[in-house]
Amino acid sequence: MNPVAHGTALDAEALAIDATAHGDPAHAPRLDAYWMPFTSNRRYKKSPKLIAKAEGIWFTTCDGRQVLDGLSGLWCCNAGHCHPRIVEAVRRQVGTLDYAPAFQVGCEDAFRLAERLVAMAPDGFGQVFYTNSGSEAVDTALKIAVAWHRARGDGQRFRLIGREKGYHGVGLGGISVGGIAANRKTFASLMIPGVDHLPHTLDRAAMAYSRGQPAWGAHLADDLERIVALHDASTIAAVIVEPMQGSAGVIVPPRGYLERLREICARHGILLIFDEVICGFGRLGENFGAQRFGVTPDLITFAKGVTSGVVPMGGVIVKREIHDAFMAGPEHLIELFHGYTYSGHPLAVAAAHAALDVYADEGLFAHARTLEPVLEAAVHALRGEPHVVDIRNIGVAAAVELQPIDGSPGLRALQVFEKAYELGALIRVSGDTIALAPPLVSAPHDVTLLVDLLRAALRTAG
Ligand code: PXG
Repeated sequence: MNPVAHGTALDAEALAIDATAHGDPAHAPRLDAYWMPFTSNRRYKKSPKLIAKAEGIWFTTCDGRQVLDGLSGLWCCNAGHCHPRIVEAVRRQVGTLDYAPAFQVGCEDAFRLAERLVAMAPDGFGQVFYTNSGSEAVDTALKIAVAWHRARGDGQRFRLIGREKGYHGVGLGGISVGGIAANRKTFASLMIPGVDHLPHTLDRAAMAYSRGQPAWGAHLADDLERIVALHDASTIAAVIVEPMQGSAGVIVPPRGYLERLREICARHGILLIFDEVICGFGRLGENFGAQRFGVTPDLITFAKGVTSGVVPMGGVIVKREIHDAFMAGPEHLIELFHGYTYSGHPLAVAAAHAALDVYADEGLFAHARTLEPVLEAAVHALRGEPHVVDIRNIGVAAAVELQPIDGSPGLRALQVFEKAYELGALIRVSGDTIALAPPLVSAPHDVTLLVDLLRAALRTAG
């Protein structure tokens, strides 16, 4: 299949690939040994999609085609790919300090980064705990929440409340509070005890095709009162929600919903955790979803965009008063028995500093706010295309939901995904929902091109 013409956006020479390394059948790898994550391995291996290079918003495949990155990698490459400043920062770091232990030792830039992240968070936050992924960030936040209550003599607060359709990674804590059945059902015996779930907020009858925050649905937060009445507040440690649910397909919080959750948590002494792994670092046009929605949680989890996806990193930002409650007892004692070999890894720290510099110097979060109406108009123009039953958007994120094929849930969207890839756009599907979240460095015409490619795929798939 020929690449779609991309006008002058591409520097053909810069993207030229080495045919001796890629695309040459004599050098092609065997695919059997790699058990791929969240992939239909057998279908993939019959028709592999292999990427060789990336620059800006474009991937170059191993067969030499250009493919527009319609999901910022997996919601992480907010500054686009191979940004020269981030590449250079990592390159410099790896030759200077490749690794330093994180337990009882530290490197200066990790402290500087924590200070920057705290400054980006809403008022009242004081400290950062580093992890290597969003899943670890979530499990860390859940542990901090439970340990905080215990540190204050409130150790019977052990329950955690998540939400239906929530995605909080794949750790045992994250799948317990998560609400995507496919990620949970196989592992039911491993779930942590004492978890309950809020209802999700997606109701097509009430909010289909809404733009930004739906007007309907704030009352769904009141279900927390029912859960509190059932279990008693004195047993509940924390509520965890994504401000905007990303993985489930850009489910945008109804107006007033997060405010109400905040108020109910505060009234009952329950910590509110915002899982900002997708919402953070400009996806919603602000540092965090907390600022976008004007609601301040007690803990914020982050990952992905903190390094623009260049080196794995995640973490939890906590309110100062939460951190301070742990700082008691003899000074030689470890206050929190938790951490990772790679917490605050020097390469991740260097990538994060460079990514934050790029976000600030290129004004990418403000740019995201200018892309938002472009994406909104373009994606909602897909209404009426084959099989489309809902379209949702906020920030630089949008979802198009399709009517499933009878008896084969997920197949329709997978066919659209494969067709879009052939046509020159990498999109994301989950169930029969397609998600778009292009890099924040995209120009308006890149965003409309992405949607045009999706339209073509919808018209020609299956
Ligand atoms: N919390 C949230 C809100 C996430 O979106 C995680 C935690 C876990 O992060 P790690 O780094 O452990 O994967 C995520 C990850 C998708 C998609 O297409 C979403 C994620 C990851 C991969 C694909 O929806 N979110």
